[in-house]
Amino acid sequence: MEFIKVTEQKEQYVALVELNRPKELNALNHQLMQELLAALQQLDKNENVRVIILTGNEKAFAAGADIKQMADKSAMEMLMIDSFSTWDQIRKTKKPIIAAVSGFALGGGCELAMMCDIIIASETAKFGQPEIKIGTIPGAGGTQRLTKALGKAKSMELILSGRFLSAEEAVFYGLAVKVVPVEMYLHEALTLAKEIAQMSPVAVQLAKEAINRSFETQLDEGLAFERKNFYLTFASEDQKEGMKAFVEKRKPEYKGK
Ligand code: DAK
Repeated sequence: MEFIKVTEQKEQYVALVELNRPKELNALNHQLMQELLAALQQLDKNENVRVIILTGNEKAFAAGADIKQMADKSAMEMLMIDSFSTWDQIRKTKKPIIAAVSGFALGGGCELAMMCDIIIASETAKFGQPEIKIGTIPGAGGTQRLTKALGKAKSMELILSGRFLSAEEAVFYGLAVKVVPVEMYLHEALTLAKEIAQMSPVAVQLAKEAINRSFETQLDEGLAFERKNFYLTFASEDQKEGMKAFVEKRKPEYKGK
């Protein structure tokens, strides 16, 4: 892989996926996105991985889709290339993904961070959907996910003006869970990843699925979905182990079964 670097921390059940196109501020070209999808699909199947951290570098998580690659395309070319299918498949990753964001997370970069499950921000993080400045609009979920996270007024301000959102604001609005000094953002993401990796992978996956369902359904339907996943945990060895360990006052050992 040229633009994606994967490092597994086997004892911790955590994998670090780094976007690695630093000269272009990790601009997301087709090859990078395809490599990212391939990496996530492999990690999703890898029993030694329970949580994935997605990151860039200190200067940029990703400054957007590759403008140079898009600039001359016609609408029909864009339609036929259909790179959205890559994005749609990334969204189907079952394991939790923590985005560790430092520097620019703009356009497609912000959308990619928002497709992850949790965002940890360094104090230098700048989120934004500045597509309006280059004569277009967000195309990979920005108008929807940003609005769900920030509400209408703030999203309108950001998307219509192209302004950026600081790390503190991102936490204030609930887009990111935490802002930490730049030298700590990966460490912070890893600490959270390790904590989640100690839980039952079955329960984590079913919980992630149920939370995501809340964005797509009315309450009644969401509650029914949650209930089915709740029952399903009782078919796992992990649930038996978790409750038994509680009763026996010991630490559970989850196997993801
Ligand atoms: N695309 C291509 N190259 C980029 C880039 C980008 N989005 N962002 C930065 N670069 C490149 C610059 O061109 C420059 O390359 P050289 O000129 O050195 O060859 C290098 O990275 C360093 O950038 P700067 O010299 O500009 O660095 P500065 O620190 O001065 O400025 C900046 C940093 C982030 C403020 C600036 O680079 C900037 O404004 N970048 C563009 C931000 C932006 O407009 N992002 C939104 C792009 S549109 C889709 C999925 C998603 C999308 C569309 C379709 N499908 C699935 C079909 C999403 C669209 C977008 O994201």
